[in-house]
Amino acid sequence: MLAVPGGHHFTLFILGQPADVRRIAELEGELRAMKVSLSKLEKRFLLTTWKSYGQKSFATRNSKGTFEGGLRLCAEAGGQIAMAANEEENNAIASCLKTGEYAFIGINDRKTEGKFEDVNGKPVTFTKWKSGEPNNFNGNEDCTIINSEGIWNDINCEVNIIIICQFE
Ligand SMILES: [Ca+2]
Ligand SMILES: [Ca+2]
Repeated sequence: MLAVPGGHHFTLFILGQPADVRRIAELEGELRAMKVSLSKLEKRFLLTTWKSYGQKSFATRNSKGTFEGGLRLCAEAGGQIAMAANEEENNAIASCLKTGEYAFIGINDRKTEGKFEDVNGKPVTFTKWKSGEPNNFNGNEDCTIINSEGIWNDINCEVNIIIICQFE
């Protein structure tokens, strides 16, 4: 408070003091974090079909992309490309698809041919390969698709296939 002639009191705000600078930096940090989570939520809202099993939710807007495009799309929505750890999750992923449709799942052997792992680098324990698959056709199939029956096939990572994301 500052007393001035006439008996009025003014509160002086002195900008640029260390405490204020620190607080502004904190607020800027919080604002940045909020923008990031808002952007993820906005992207998540674009997903129209949702199926859940246990703690996992699977979602898609039935738009197509390459495997890399799918990884990016799901990450931008705060999730990951769909991966089934068991039969029930596999069924939940398949139920996002209409008859005759296919989607990428996160299972791939991009690192070592024939050694399938999920996108987190964990070896695959549950599989649902179609008989005769994975066949690494033309020596160029390192990603995996699931059909509406829940059956898997290895396929080229560059084709455009429906993307399904998972959120936990
Ligand atoms: Ca392969
Ligand atoms: Ca194949």
